[in-house]
Amino acid sequence: MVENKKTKNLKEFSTSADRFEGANLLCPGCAHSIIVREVLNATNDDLILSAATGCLEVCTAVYPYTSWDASWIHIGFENAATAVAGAEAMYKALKRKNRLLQPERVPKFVAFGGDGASYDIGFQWISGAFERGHDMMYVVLDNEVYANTGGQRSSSTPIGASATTSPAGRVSYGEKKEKKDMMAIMAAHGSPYVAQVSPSKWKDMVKKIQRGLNTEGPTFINAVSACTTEWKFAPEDTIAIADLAVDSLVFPLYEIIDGHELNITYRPKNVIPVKEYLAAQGRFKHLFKPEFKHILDEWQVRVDKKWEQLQRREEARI
Ligand SMILES: Cc1ncc(C[n+]2csc(CCOP(=O)(O)OP(=O)(O)O)c2C)c(N)n1
Ligand code: SF4
Ligand SMILES: [Mg+2]
Repeated sequence: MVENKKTKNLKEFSTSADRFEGANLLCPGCAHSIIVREVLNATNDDLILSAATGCLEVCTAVYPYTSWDASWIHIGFENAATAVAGAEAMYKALKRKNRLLQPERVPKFVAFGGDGASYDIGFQWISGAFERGHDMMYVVLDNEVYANTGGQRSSSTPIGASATTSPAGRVSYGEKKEKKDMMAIMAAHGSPYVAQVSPSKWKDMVKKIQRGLNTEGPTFINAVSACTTEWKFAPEDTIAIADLAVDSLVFPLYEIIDGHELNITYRPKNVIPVKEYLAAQGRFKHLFKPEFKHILDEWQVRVDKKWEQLQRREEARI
């Protein structure tokens, strides 16, 4: 068992032992495992974890094996937040009654869920846990699709992506709805800390995870998780794709404190055109046909507008 002591600094982080083993059945190049390892490595504290059904759970706990070297609860697709919130409530009750066997060990409570489990099917359980104010962190592994069941669209799937339930074809350019803004929704719950991260910017990511873990109350992390299978790129390009996502500002890196104070935490020196990000993935390849040029143009306008909004909110400090 890992000793319970102060959160690691960056140097310690980069040299510490893993609590999430490399032995798992995730696709080669899957960003889920990179993100999970970074979350677990960002602290020395004891961890009570849960994972919703999805690629992460299915590929890391194939009976009788486990990739997790920490207390880990597999729970239904919809209620990873509830499982960890329940464990946190039990911990508090035992503490109040002086019944903790090792009161000096103070664990952190973290739930992991995919975008399908979080943006859609488990949303009300996340909302409930945040409204009740449990001391926990919720991490979304956001690959913008129900990957584990064959690539169906979720409310996180962006416009123009081809998914199995919003396929691109002769007349359709794929997904028609805009990606749900979970950052805004979770900030509106009054969460003390909400942040968006990318595994390609690991220092930024680790700082945010450490802040989320050390902030009292329910905190939220949305992590872009490039999916080699459903986004259709070569496994060795995972981090390059994550970099394109943040450098094109499709996936801007920022945090929102106490529901309102917004900080942009990474400003690309050279912002790349959105179409470079889209062109690198098979799920968008149909958008490069002449008849869908307007979709590409609209993408750039949308991203520019969102970036302006974020900057205005940061400046306004409201
Ligand atoms: C209530 C319920 N509905 C549907 C399923 C089937 N199911 C299991 S995993 C999954 C997809 C998970 O998608 P997501 O949460 O985005 O995680 P990913 O696999 O993409 O990491 C679905 C639909 C289920 N297990 N339980
Ligand atoms: S399908 Fe995507 S999310 Fe699932 S294991 Fe493969 S790369 Fe990871
Ligand atoms: Mg998903």
